[in-house]
Amino acid sequence: MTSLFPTDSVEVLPFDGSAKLIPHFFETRAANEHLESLASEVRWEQHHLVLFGKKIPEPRQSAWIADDGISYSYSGIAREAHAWTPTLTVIRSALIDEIHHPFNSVLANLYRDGSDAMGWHSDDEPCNGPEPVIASVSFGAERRFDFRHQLSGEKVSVLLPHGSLLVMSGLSQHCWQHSIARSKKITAQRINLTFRSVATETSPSSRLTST
Ligand SMILES: O=C(O)CCC(=O)C(=O)O
Ligand SMILES: [Mn+2]
Repeated sequence: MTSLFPTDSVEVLPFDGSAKLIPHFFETRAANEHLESLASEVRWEQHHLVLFGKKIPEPRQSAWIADDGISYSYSGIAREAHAWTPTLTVIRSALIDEIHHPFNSVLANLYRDGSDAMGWHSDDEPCNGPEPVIASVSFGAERRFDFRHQLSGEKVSVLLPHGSLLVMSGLSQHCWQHSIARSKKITAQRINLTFRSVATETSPSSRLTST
């Protein structure tokens, strides 16, 4: 197979899996356009979590986009798949050209400002397969992305700039959790897209351990 990463990429994880960052996968002008289009094209939804018996809104908005026949659920709740938008289609093609992986779905996340976040979790749902390749693209405010090793607790952090691509693969979902922490200083929005190749047969999972 051709190298997954012909361009300038940096390995973030010290062992037990891979997370390669290409800081400027999209040049600034394209990244600006994608940020603006995605904000209006995607049908953003507010989802909820049940924590200690209480229903609370997730601290972000999101949308699940997938090819026909792909279903997905997390925290026991099935997600309705939306259709691909023009911008998501362009970005998916760019990723498939670069990584040569058959992405069939994407989870889009909108962090309105630094109060929005994502708690510790792994993308280890059975539908993702044992060693999934997950391509995570970021536009807008630069946010810190933290990894925490499941056994040792060792932490590794990386900043995800506007237009960056982070590709997680190998044992990264098995051995590490990841999160986006709150950061009160950040006032701008960020859109993140995690492209996945999901099996057609899916099963529910309890993916998030916190909000
Ligand atoms: O916003 C991010 O960079 C992370 C998103 C994420 O981990 C996910 O959608 O599973
Ligand atoms: Mn994730």
